[in-house]
Amino acid sequence: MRVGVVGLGYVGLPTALLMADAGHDVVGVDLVKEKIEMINQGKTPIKEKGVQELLERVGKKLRATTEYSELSGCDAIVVCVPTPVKNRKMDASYLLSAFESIGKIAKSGQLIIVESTVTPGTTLNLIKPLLEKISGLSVGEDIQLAYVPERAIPGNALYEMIHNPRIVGVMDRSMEGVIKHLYSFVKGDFYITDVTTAEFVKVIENTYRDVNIALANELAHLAEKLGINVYEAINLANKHPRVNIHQPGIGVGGHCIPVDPWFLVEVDNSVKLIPTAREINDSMPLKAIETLLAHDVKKVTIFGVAYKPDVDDVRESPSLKVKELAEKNGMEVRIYDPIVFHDVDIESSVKGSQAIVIATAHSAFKDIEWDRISEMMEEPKLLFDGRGFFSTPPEGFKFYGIGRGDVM
Ligand code: SAJ
Repeated sequence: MRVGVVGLGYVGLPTALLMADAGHDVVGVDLVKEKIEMINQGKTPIKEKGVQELLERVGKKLRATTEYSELSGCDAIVVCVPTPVKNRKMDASYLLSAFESIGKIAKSGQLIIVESTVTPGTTLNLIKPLLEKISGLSVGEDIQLAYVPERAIPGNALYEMIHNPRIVGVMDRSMEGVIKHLYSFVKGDFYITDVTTAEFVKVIENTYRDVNIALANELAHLAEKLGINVYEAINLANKHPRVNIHQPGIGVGGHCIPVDPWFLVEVDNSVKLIPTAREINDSMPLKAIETLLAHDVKKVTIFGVAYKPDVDDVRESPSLKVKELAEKNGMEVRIYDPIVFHDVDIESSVKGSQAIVIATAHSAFKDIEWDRISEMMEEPKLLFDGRGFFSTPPEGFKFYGIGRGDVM
């Protein structure tokens, strides 16, 4: 098939590459010129395992451009533009501007697929009328519209795009065959449903995770009161065959889990559990700040600025919130993250610091000689473990850990 992929970011670029690798002829559209140039020169603009190698392998089967007009000859167009959250609602500006451009070049017989995460109802209530108005074509008769959410985890995106099951939301069941052909690189099963259910499924997956983490964070608070270790307790509770409590921590980052629950609240803001969970998770960085202030810390080093271990992605990272709050309270803040900043050495990051906050549990932190770090620091040598990184606190520090009532 001739395929157009709109938005060449963390979802769009791997998708375009996998489609090209499966034999489709792919044109990728993005507004950022530098990105287009890099892709056409065979250099990946995103850091994601295996993407550079795949880009080299597909060669000319993927061509990138800033021009929507190049999509007019495509059989299918897949839209992967970002949908951030603004004031607890979906910011549809990128999506709407993409569809205004697509509307101008859309042709009868095309299949248009939305992959971006959206507030349930968006495809039918916002995109369909806009597309019909601008193109003058009728959705369902002249052109087909479907919603096929991505589910790949950053850091292992290519593997998950290939192996995860896919939800396919269609207005017309006869589209199933052509969509399976388009996504022929997917080894997981396909589950066909209607468009709004597919939109809903995508956001409830991430909301499940957010609410579950909020529960873990509340349990951490209770464990501190009881003088026990929440990680041990959760691990033991999870031995029950029907219990799967997530891990507590200093906050929930990334561009999906802290964002998507608001798309459900947007459907009806009288819901209570989902926004409460968001607020609990968003309040977690404060726990570190309260501990630092209680010990009159003026100089702190944050270990890890990425939103999760072993990635270099800092979007919506709770570490940045810790930094902002610490600075607001007059503290001098340094960051040590060997994955995000390759040229920072640990000595210059911790020398003279009075406290360390572990905000991301990078694997590289396992090799640190903590007694040496303690020697370089100033009193009170506080170590705040925001990620359950230490099962036994190292010597030479005043230790605090989220949910670690057993050692605080
Ligand atoms: N976190 C916790 N406790 C946990 C698990 C995660 O505090 O038990 C925190 C992490 O530290 C991180 C944040 O949550 O800051 C999010 O990390 P994550 O690994 O849970 O998820 P993401 O944002 O990298 O990717 C999610 C995935 N969704 C689900 O697992 C349901 C991925 O499959 C989605 O494709 C992706 O969102 C997306 O694009 O929607």
